[in-house]
Amino acid sequence: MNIGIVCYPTFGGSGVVATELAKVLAQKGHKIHVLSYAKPARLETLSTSITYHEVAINSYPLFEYPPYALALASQMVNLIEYENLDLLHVHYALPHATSAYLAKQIMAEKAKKVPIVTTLHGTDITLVGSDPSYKHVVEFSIDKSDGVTAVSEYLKNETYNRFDIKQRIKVIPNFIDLNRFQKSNKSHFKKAICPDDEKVVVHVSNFRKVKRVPEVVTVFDRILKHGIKAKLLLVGDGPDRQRTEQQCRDLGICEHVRFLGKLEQVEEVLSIADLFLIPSGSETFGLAALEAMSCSVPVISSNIGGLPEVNIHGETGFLCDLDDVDCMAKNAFEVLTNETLHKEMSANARKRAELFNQDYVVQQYEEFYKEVTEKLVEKV
Ligand code: GMT
Repeated sequence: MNIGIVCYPTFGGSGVVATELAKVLAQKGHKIHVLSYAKPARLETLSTSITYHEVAINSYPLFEYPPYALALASQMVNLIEYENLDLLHVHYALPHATSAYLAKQIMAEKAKKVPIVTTLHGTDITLVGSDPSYKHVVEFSIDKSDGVTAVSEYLKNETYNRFDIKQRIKVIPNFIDLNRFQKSNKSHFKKAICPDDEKVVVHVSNFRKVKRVPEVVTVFDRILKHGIKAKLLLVGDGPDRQRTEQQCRDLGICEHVRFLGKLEQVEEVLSIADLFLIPSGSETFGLAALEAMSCSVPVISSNIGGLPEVNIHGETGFLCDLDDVDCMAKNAFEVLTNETLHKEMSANARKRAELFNQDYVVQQYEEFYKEVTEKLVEKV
C-alpha cells in the first residue's frame, strides 16, 4: 500500500511508535510517506521506501499563532493527490485527526476517497484532548475517522469515558524490535560508569511533570540509604531536569547520579541496567517500560493507566500505588539484593516483551488498514 503517516517528531511517545511503524511497514514492501513539522528523531535510516515530507508553515504578521492544522491539512491533500496515497494514518488526535478530516473532505470534492486511521496515544485523550478548549473538535475528529486504534485497553476505556464516541476503537498495543532491544555485552560502558561494580538503576523519559522524575531520585536515595552501592542513570531531558539536578545536590548524591540527556541508543544503557523505574502519574502504555523489559530489565512502575497491561506485578517487576515511594523503595531493595528473584524477573520481563513483538503487532495494523479500506469501498 501507499501509506501516509502523520506524527509529532519528538523523542519518545507517539512519534517513536509512528516512526518505528513506518520503518517496519517499509521493510514489508509498503511505500511510506512520513509527514511532520520536523524530521522525527528515529527516522535516521535512508530508505527508498520512506519519504519524509516537512509541513511548511509560513508566518505572517497577522498570525500570532500560525495555523499549523491548516498547513498540515493542505500538505495532506498534496500527498493524497500527488503521491496517490491509499490510506492516511495519523498518530495523536490533536490536531492530526482534525487536519485529516479536512483533507478528506477536500479530496471528496475531487472525487477521491482515502481512508483515515487515527491512533490515540495518551495525552491527546487524557490531558490536552479533553481540555474544554479542544474537546468538541477532538471528539468530532476521532468519530469521523474511518478507523480508530488505541494503544491499550485502558486508553480505549478512557476515550469512551471522556468523549461521546460511537466509533469502535480497536486496541493495537505498542510494539518492540526484539533484536534491537535486547541485553548486549556493554562491559566497557558498565566499567566506566560503575568502577566498583555498583548496581545500575535507569529511568528514561522526557522529564515532564507527569513522569515524576523527582520520585525516581527519592527512591534511589532510599536505595543508597539502605546501603546498596548503586548508580542512577537518567536518560532524556525536559522541564523537570533542573529541579531534579537541584534535588540531587540537596540530597548530596550527585556523584551517584548521571544525567545522560537525550540519547538515540537507549538500549545500550538498558543493557547495563539492573532495574528500571517509571513512577508516572499518567501513562497510557509506557513504551519506555517495554523497552527496558525487552532488555531483560525488571520494572518498578506506578499501578496506573496502561502500565499494568505491560508490567505484571510480582512477575516482571512490581506495581506500586501512585506516589507510594515507600513501596517502590522496598521493592527496589528486594529486587536488587535477591539474586534469584532478579534473575527470574529479568527472564519474565523479556518473555513478556516478546508478546509485543513488532512482527506480530505491525501485522495487526496491516489487517486493520485492509478492513478499514474495504469498509470504505463498500460504502461507495
Ligand atoms: O509520554 C509522553 O511523554 C509522550 C506521549 C505522547 O502522547 O506522545 O506518550 C504517550 O504515548 C506513548 C506511545 O503510545 C505511550 O507509551 C505513553 O504511555 C503515553 N504517555 C502518556 O500517557 C503520558
